[in-house]
Amino acid sequence: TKGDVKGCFIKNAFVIFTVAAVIVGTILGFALRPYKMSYREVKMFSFPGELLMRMLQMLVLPLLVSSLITGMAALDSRASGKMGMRAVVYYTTTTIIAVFIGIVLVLIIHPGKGSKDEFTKQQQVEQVNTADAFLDLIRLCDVLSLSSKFKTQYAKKVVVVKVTVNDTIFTLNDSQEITQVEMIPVPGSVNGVNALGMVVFSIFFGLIIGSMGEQGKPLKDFFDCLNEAIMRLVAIIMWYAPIGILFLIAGKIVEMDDISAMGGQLGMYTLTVICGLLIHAICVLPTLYFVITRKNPFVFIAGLLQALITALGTSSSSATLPITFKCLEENNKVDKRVTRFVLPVGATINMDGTALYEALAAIFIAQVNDLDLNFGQILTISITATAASIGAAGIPQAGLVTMVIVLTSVGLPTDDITLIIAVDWFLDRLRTTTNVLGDSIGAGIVEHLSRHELQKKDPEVGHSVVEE
Ligand code: DAS
Repeated sequence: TKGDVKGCFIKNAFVIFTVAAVIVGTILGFALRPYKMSYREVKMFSFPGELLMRMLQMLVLPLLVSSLITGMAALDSRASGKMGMRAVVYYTTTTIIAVFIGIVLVLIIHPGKGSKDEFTKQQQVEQVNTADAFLDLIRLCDVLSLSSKFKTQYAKKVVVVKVTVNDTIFTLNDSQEITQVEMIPVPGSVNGVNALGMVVFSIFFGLIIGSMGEQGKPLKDFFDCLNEAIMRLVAIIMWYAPIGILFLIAGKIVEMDDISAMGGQLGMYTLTVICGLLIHAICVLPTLYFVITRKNPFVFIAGLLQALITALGTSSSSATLPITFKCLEENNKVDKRVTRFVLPVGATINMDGTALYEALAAIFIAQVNDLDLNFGQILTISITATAASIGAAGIPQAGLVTMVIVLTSVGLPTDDITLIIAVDWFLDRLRTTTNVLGDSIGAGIVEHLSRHELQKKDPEVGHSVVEE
């Protein structure tokens, strides 16, 4: 019918525009690199991308709370209990498989071979005297009695000084110009609110509303309406997403460090992480989906393309959450009672890409320090990488921050995180995309396994696009 054709065109138009945005953004980024834009110019250029991030981040918490509460209220506690159990078993299984892949690969490829000073030489590291200006800045901090941690990173013959004043890191270059100002991401929080706490609260609050029957109906209708209103906002933002993604990617390419820094060990490390994420995303997750649901996983993944590319552009699974909802419910027709329960929980605690990455990076840092880890230490890394991925929030570079837990657990120098910072902006995008894929495949699998409970509650259960 005419309506179907229009709907199909819109869905495909979204995907075409978004894929085009990634291509144009990449070309534009490399074309602008020779102009060596200043930090301020890059920030202004990337503003349309920042705008998309902030619009999506604005929606995350109200969407997370309203979808969980409506999702839990729509199910009776027995059905939600079974669905919750299936989701937890899926999350645990896929995260353990991801950590296993990361560890096997880094031990086989051994990207960190060769010694540390060789590694630092590759980055043309030179000791450069710290200019007095930075000491003035420290004295200023003392006068203002601000806590300041003075960290000097020497790389590529330029002194890069990061001064942490309260929760803000000021990066200065040798001409005393502030080249970067960034907030320290607090693992586990989104927009400064503890996402995990909001998830737990929403689950119990939703269950209670569901158990109140008629008395709870006004509240249930309120959150249903709130959820619907937010999803309509998402539909508007999705038209802007390709533009935002274009500038996010172009801006990041313009400001990234010298590509030569990716040579040698760092290049091998980057390839090892990419290998691991690809194996998990293209082999493990689709196979799991096919074995359990007997449906074509790649048709299911095709419906997620817009969300996967948004994850690539924003490197934040929480910011991508509104679009992940849209793709699963509208393209893949997954039952809303499943997505509203599984997605917010998954986006907060199920991060396969991050778990794989943290285990792999920790062992890489051990290799660079010529430390041979015994079985017990590798087991410790597996457990702490899983825990750190659960604790990491779905915000950019959260996986880098929580990796401190993994390094500390086996006595590795946490300062060595600076060795892999140069490529983290790129790997973060790939692991975030893997995280979003893992959450989405999980929704498809949990829906399939819960189809009996869902049918009992409501005959109009969502049909996956593959069945049709
Ligand atoms: N960027 C995080 C996310 O949004 C992943 C990570 O930092 O590891 O999933």
